[in-house]
Amino acid sequence: MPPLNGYIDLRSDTVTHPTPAMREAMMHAEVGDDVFGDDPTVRRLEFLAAEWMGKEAAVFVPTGTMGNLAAFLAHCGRGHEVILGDQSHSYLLEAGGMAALGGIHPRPIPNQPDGTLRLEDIEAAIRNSADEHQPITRLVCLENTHNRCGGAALTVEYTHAVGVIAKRHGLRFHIDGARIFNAAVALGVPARELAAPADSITFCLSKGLCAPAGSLLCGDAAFIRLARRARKMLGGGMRQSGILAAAGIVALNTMVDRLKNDHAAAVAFANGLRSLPGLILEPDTPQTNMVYFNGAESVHLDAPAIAARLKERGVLVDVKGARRFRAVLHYWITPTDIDAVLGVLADILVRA
Ligand code: TLP
Repeated sequence: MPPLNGYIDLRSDTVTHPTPAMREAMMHAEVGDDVFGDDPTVRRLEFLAAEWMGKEAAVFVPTGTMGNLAAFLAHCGRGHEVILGDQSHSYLLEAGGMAALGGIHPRPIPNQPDGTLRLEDIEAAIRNSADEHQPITRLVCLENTHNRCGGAALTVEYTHAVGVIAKRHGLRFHIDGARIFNAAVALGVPARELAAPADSITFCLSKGLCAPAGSLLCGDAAFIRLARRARKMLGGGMRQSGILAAAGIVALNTMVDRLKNDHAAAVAFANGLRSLPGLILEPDTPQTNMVYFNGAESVHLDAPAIAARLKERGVLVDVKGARRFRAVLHYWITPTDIDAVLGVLADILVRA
């Protein structure tokens, strides 16, 4: 039986359960009150995270959403503006936290299909600071990998080019690197090179790395002191969070390189989908662990109807539009599962 509550669950890599090694580490974790700075396991994780990202310091937060929001609050004040992609998770899927809780003004500009923002669009969006009518541009954000743009990996060269613009205009630069290790593995570069041009980066332990919860926000020591205050304000000061950090340490030590298996599984799944009439893969999919595809107009079932039939047969996929699906490959999906999903899909499409 598939391990994820009986389903072959492709909705996201967030559905991954902790591995046996993580459960073992959690059981024996040395803990303390992290708000007093007393949890040795959290300290170790933060140290390790900062090292991975090539930054001075890191703070452990419950979620990627809180990591990004703590970064916005630490970089910006009320009335400041953040330039970010119109398809970015922070703009679309974080409940408007920067505006609601920080008085920070988002300035969305178009994400290109490869997840980038055009350099000229970034430059054009920077406000004239001498004009008192306008908000003050303070921060530029990228997302890597880019979730809604097919799990696209943004290159070191591109990230560097954005860093140059930010520096030239005196702006701060944050990366939502929820899946930065997928980008690093896909591009064959160390994650720290992707993080280097940015002042801060958030990455998640709870996605393809399989930890049950937790993200790290990394940056220089002064920034992380501000981010710790923001975390406290947001209610993210946890106590014996070494229990969670222990799983995170296993994630960083043992689960990064194997992401290449998820990328290979995504290619295998996409190849299988290509042979099914009635499905259209999106261009350049997959780039990492996500496969985006659409039901053709000739298929008489829309995406929610197909997903409902898949669920009856023990398969979960993410519906992203009237005909659009996302399937995310991860640690708990085996080659046999992929064959099973392709078989069930073929069966549903024949009847549709
Ligand atoms: N992404 C989730 C959903 O919210 C869509 C998913 O299933 O992909 N940044 C990026 C790029 C993300 O994809 C996510 C979660 C987050 C931030 C937020 O992380 P959490 O869920 O830990 O708050």
